[in-house]
This record gives sequence, C-alpha cells and structure tokens, in this order.
Amino acid sequence: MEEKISLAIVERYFEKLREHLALDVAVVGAGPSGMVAARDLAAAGKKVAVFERKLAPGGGIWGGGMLFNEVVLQEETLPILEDFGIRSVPCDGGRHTVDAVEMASGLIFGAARAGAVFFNAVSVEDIVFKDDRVSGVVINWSPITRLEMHVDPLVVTSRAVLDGTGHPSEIARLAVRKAGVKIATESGGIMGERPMWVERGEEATVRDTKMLCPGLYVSGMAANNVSGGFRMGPIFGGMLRSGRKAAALILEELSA
Ligand code: 48F
Repeated sequence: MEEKISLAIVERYFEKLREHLALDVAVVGAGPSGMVAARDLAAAGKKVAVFERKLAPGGGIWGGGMLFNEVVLQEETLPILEDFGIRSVPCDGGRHTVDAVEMASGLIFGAARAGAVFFNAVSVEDIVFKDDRVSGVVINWSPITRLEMHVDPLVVTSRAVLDGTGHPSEIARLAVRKAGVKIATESGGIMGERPMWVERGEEATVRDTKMLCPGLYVSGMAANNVSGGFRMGPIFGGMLRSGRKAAALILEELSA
C-alpha cells in the first residue's frame, strides 16, 4: 500500500510534467491576472501551464486589504467573476466586495477546471530567448532557488510567455537585463511603478496589458511596473480585466 500511494503520485506528476514540457502559453505567477488569463486560454483549447513560486497559488488576493480578507471590485467586472462562479456583495458606488478566500480559491479552481495545469512551488528563474523571441521558461523548485543551491534548472518551451509576476515584473526584467531586449514601453525599459492613485492605476493595468516583445506578454501589476503605472491597492477589477485582455491578445497571435 505504502509504495503504491507514492507510485501513483510519482507516475501522475511526471505524466503531467511530460505533457507540459512544450506549451502554447506559459503563465508565470498565479495572481488574479495570470489565473484569469490561464482560464480563458485553456477554455479556448490552448495548452497552458501556470508556474507559481509559492506553495499556494493566489498571489496577493488572500490577505484582502491589510489582512482584512475582503477585496473590492467594480460592477462591470462581475461577469468575469461569474465565469468562475465567485459570489460578491454590493457596496456603495456601484462596487462590490468579494471574500478574498473565495476569490483566490475560485480563480484557482476555475483555471484548473478549464484545463490549465498548475506547477506550484516552482520558480521561473530565466527565459529561453532564441531568434530574438522569448520562447520558453527556465524553471527550478522554489526551495532550491531560495536556498541558493547550485542545481541546474529544467526548461519548458512555449509559444507565448505571460509575465503575471506582479509588482517585480520578473520576466520582463529578465528580457531587458539578460536578453537586452527593448520592450514596448516609453523608455524601452522598465519604467517602475508609481505611488497610489486608484482610478489611474486601474485604467493603466488594463491599458498596459500588452505584448512587450515577440513571445512575451505582461498583465496585472507587472504591466503597471513595466510601463510606469500607478498602484491601486485592494481593488481587483483591473486585474481581472487585464488577465482577460492578455488572453485575448495571445489567442489572436496564436491563431494568426
Ligand atoms: O502579485 P500577484 O497577485 O499578481 P497580479 O495578477 O495581481 C496583483 C494583486 O494581487 C495586488 C494588487 C491588486 O490591486 O495590487 O497586488 O499582478 O501575484 C503574482 C504571483 O507571481 C508569483 C508570486 O509568488 C505571486 O503569487 N511569482 C513572482 N515571480 C515569480 C512568480 C517567478 N519568477 N516564478 C514563479 N512565480
């Protein structure tokens, strides 16, 4: 019995990994924007994997605002929540509150159910950059990177990579720093996030969700950071819309 349980896990895990070594889309970061994108892409029939550094996917959702586990969403973004079966409660100004735990778990479940595969506790430490194009991700176990163990990574190739890494925009940073790419921002580099201005931040997150260079897209707070957008705190409508837009842009390119 004991070895059969281990065998079942090992066999299924490696089957999953083998099936996802060559992807349509590699989503880096399981925050709200990455998970909405992953769900939409998988629902459209694309082979999608989400690589998340932490043990629990969900990014910055779980803690709501200052650990009060509720987040706020604009009325017009409710249809995205409804696609995941996540509930909300109306508050003033045409906004709604959402239980942060229901939202995080609902997005995870929805993306997984649509067919996106999660590799949690896995960090993307580099990109594959071939023929002037981002063509995959270089992965390692998060504990290995955290402990700075000298262990070589594995590589997953992908037709498109989505940087959904949040505030640090780690994948765009790698493209600029290591591949010397000029990305699609005003300066051609990382502009850096600006302070809090909710309305502007929400707008910018969606506007700056785009292709940064061949093969590389950006969503969520990573989009704000690369293009110099304002931050917005625990209002999440922009994040959901950003994920949806990223998926649509990627689908358009992959189907061209
Ligand atoms: O930051 P995060 O939640 O992504 P997001 O979609 O959403 C931002 C909001 O949560 C919040 C906000 C809303 O107003 O401002 O901050 O932009 O999640 C990003 C995820 O990416 C993971 C990280 O652990 C987090 O869960 N991540 C970051 N770098 C890497 C990574 C990496 N190199 N490899 C794998 N995962």
